[in-house]
Amino acid sequence: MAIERTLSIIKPDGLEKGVIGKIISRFEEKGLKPIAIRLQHLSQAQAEGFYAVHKARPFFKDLVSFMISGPVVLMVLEGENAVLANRDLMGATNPAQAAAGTIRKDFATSIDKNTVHGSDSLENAKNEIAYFFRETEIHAYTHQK
Ligand code: YYY
Ligand code: MG
Repeated sequence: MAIERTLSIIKPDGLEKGVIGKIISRFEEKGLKPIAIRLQHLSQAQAEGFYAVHKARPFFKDLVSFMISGPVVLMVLEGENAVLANRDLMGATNPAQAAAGTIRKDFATSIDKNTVHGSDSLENAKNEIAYFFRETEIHAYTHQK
């Protein structure tokens, strides 16, 4: 196993539901340390650029509208196997299909308002982190044993 970094976003519905703290607690409890955090209201161009890979998909327009409907929490998480560990904590894209105890099962209401984003590969994680954070905003530290 290797120490990795991944990008996590708490989407606008997560902020509206008041579960920022609960979500971050789940990360910390699993050894995923937030080493950069910023609250931001994305512009349309920022959201379109971030989700550019989905540009041709039928849900793209609604996805961008949702992502700019309110502020989000942008985070870099660091830990063992962080990319996969975060995806496991998140659960399936469609909350109806997400496993019990996952963030999406517990907090999300629908596939289009599914509370969290997480990078899906190490390569995408690197690009997504660089999309939102400068190196000077990222601060590594260790948890007490
Ligand atoms: O990585 P993940 O967020 O689990 O799913 P993606 O397939 O990358 O889709 C990104 C985003 O798009 C998803 O979190 C919600 C939205 N979406 C949608 O609204 N409807 C779909 N049928 C598929 C995805
Ligand atoms: Mg994805």
